[in-house]
Amino acid sequence: MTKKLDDTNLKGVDRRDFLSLGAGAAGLFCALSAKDISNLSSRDVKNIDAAAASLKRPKFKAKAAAATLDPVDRYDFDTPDPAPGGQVREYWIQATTVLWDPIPTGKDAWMGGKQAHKKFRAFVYQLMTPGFASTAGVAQMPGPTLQADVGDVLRVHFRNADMTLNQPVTMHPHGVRYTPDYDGTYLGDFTRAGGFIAPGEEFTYTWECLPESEGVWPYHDHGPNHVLNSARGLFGAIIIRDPAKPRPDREVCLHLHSLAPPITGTPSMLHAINGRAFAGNTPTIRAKVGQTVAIHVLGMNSDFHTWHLHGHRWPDEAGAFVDSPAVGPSEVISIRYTEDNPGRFLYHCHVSSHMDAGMAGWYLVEK
Ligand SMILES: [Cu+2]
Repeated sequence: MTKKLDDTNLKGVDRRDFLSLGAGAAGLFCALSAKDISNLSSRDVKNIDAAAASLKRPKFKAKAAAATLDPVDRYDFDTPDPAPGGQVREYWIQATTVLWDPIPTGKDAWMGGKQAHKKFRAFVYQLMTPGFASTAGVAQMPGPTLQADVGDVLRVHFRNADMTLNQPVTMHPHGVRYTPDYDGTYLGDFTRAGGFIAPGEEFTYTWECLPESEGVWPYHDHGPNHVLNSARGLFGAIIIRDPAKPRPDREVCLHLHSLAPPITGTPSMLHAINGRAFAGNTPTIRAKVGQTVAIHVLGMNSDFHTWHLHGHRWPDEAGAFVDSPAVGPSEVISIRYTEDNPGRFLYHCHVSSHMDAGMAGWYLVEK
């Protein structure tokens, strides 16, 4: 039985229950999470997870709040409706953990040779049927791609179903408009309901798809342990379209990220695409000559990447033709072209250390 958090939890005095927290666990948590993620030991990860699991929902302290709350923290917000002609696009999504193999073939199909691999406990968003009645998609990286048109609102019913890592998580979107209630971000003492969804709880986010939201954006965990939990797989993409514009024949989202041994237990550092490393494990993209192809590349870790597709070129936003654009943390590049070159090609990050540690895949074009 899950406990629903909704707007009724956010009104009046109840809303202030979200605005402060007990200091013990938080102090430990802050000290550990202040470390550079690239220098974390397995022990650090264990300690951070334990601290996150012991965090209590931020509680309002009446006296302190009366003296210290900024007026902006007392605002009430309405839940937005679609623009005229727009729709409500509803999704049911749960956060869950799954044993995940980043190299299921155990091989690199490009360079050959075996690759050491083992499963780890990934943390992912999973598509559910309405009312969370049953699963509607597999638990995998990335989470379900949310789709809407300009003028719609996205209404995402979110449930934290994981009792293994046992930590509060959220869904935080980019590109859409949201009030602080629907930011999906842990703000310490200033956390609103959508920023702390504990195991077993549900919350409904409502996000507006504005004209300037058109495009492709990431979403990810922004709860108190967001750095580790998004590195474990809590990320996905949002596509917001202008319905007047033609859709591509083929469309793929590629999330560039890493799987670090202290966090995931992988035998070595892997540079991954959609949770997998090395060609034959990463997505194999297929297209046909004559099709319009759209590939959206999302930077989902702290690295800078250059995304290269062999045998192809496409205009950047300024109209100059490129074949290796850079994509930084949380940036998205969307490339689009009409396929004209049949055969087997590679795509890969052109940062050599990333490419060599798995950030590559096949692109296969039929005549
Ligand atoms: Cu890279």
